[in-house]
Amino acid sequence: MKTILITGATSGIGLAAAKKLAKSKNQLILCGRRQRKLDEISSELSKTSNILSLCFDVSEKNEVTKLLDNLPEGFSSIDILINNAGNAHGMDTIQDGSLEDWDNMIDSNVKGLLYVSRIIIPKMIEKQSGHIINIGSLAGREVYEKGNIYCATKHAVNAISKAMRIDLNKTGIKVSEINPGLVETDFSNVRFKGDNNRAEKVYQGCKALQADDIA
Ligand code: 8X3
Repeated sequence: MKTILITGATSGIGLAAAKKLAKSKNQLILCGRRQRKLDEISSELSKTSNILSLCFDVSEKNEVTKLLDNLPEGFSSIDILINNAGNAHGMDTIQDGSLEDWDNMIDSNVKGLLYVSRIIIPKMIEKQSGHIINIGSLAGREVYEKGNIYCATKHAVNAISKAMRIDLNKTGIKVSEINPGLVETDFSNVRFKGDNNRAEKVYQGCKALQADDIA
């Protein structure tokens, strides 16, 4: 049995991964920003797995530190960290981009991933084992029109994953990065701030990957 911490576990790839991993009788630490969603998911998945849910925003440094540094007994030794939390906000040319959107993306996709990892990695080093799985994106390999800062954050995830792999090479910790292309989740809905029409168009004319495929 492994203890697996998943950030962004209340929707999309994070939720699909939680559901799959709960079936293999692992114990899960599910992290997300929405308490009600976390409660719903926890009560469903606790039928087959031990679940701890933690409600916090990965970009809130103090909350991340307070909660992850004080994990309850039985959940404090993490085997697998899935850094999944993150999103796209807005899709504008760089000259029109919203500073608030840029802050949101940099804060969660980059800084949030770092805050969580910085707490968990030393705990993994202590036991000389662990596996970190960062959810990157094809947007971390290529840049597309109006993708600018979202792509920049995913390029950062790519660089951080490589850096982790190098720095942790002698520690027994494995580092993986998964770089999906188009996945049909709430991703576009969030990117377009609830504009369903615009979001649906993204997936028209192609058979997009589903969250379950990535999980
Ligand atoms: C999402 C992939 O190609 O829509 O990370 O930016 S893409």
